[in-house]
Amino acid sequence: MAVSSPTGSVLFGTVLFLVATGLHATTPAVGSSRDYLTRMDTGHDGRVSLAEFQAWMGYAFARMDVDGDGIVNARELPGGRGKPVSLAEHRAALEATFRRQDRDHDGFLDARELAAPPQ
Ligand SMILES: [Ca+2]
Ligand SMILES: [Ca+2]
Repeated sequence: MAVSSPTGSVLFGTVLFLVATGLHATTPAVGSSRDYLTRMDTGHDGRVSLAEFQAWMGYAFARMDVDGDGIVNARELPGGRGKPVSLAEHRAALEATFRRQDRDHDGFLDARELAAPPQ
C-alpha cells in the first residue's frame, strides 16, 4: 500500500481530528472509508487497531502542533479558535471514539465501522 502524500494525510488527519475532538461533526463518505482504512491499516490486516488509529491521529496532532509544545492551542486549530487540546487528552478522546465506533467490540475497526457516523 502506498503511503499517502503528506498533504493528503494532513487533510485527512485534520478532518478526523475534528471528528474525534467533537469540534466539527463530519460524516465520512461511505465511498472513501475503504481508502481511509487502507491508509490507517499499517498492519495490512484489513482492519484498524486502536494503536494504528492513535498512531495515525497522533501524526495529525503532531502536524497541527506547530510549536511542538504537546498542546494544540486555539492558534494552531483550523479557524484559529477552539479549546486547547493536549496530546494526552487527544489520545484519550481517540480511544473513546474508537471504543464507540467499534460496534461489535472486537477491538478493531473494519471498513463499515470506520464509515459509520460518529457514535
Ligand atoms: Ca502547540
Ligand atoms: Ca469492530
